Amino acid sequence: MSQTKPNDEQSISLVTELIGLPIENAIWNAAGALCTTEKELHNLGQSQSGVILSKSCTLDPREGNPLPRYWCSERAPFMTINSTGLANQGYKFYGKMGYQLSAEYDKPYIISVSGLSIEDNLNIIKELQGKCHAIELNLSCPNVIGKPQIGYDFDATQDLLNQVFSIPELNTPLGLKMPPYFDLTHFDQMADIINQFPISFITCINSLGNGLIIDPIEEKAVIKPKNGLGGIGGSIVKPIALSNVYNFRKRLNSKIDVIGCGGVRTGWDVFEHILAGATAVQVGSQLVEEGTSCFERIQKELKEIMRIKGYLKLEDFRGKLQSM
Ligand code: RRO
Repeated sequence: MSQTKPNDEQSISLVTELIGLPIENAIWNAAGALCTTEKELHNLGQSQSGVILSKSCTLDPREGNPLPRYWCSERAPFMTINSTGLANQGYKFYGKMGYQLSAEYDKPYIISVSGLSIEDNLNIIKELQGKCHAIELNLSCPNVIGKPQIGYDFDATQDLLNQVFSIPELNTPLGLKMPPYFDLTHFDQMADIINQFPISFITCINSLGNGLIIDPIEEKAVIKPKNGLGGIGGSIVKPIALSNVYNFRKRLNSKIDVIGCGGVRTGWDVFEHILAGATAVQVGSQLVEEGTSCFERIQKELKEIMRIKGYLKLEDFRGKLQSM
């Protein structure tokens, strides 16, 4: 009979708890990354992704912005840019997928919602009650022409949340997808707003809005919409993502989980997000580039790091970033 040593890989757990549920693997997809179509959602179900998270949805299906609207290059593998423009199949499709996905896969299904107005958001949230395990309300899409990111407007965010939490039938856990903040007073102000509500989690961060990547050979922007402006992702955003996780974790009440998202390519990146205080970690650009096999690889890498450091579970190091 083989004896399990305390630092064997089998005895290392990546279980996390979110929305009151134990989740087998604390690593899953970022909204927008390979999660728009039925096939993509099933692929996530079949993969090692801990959760199936949908593309942000609107009231009606949308084609999104003109192509090319996503760019990643071997010339600069540390950054991506996208201006998908909320291409999605409409909230009814993502609601219906809930029954299928829950019947087939033993993992939570979270629907990302990004209505084009307050009224749309309220209607979609009402209609999705009971059709998923949680909703991630996107306050930070940078790519819809003429629509500002609501998360940068503190009064508008307060107003939206007042109205969302007045929905009488609301009983599905609600999280928020945040834009990146860069000023400590903004963390203070936004945390004061979030702490007023029974919010289950926030996800930090969305892409860095309205970046510009230029191809100097062609003397052109690399994507078409908005004269080349789009959301920046990839390794380059990791320090901002970590700072947002850390700063919100310090300011939010302990019932609100913080999910890390931004610059996650390897097990080390996940380790850093969790040290900064993340309950779980999402993968965006790397998932698009590598496909769903990235989850198994990253999990393996994280377990190896934990083995070497003598950690058996995520709580052993979550939020334990030391000062110099
Ligand atoms: O669809 C998009 O262009 C998009 C969205 Br909704 C978002 O939240 N973040 C992003 O980088 N792209």
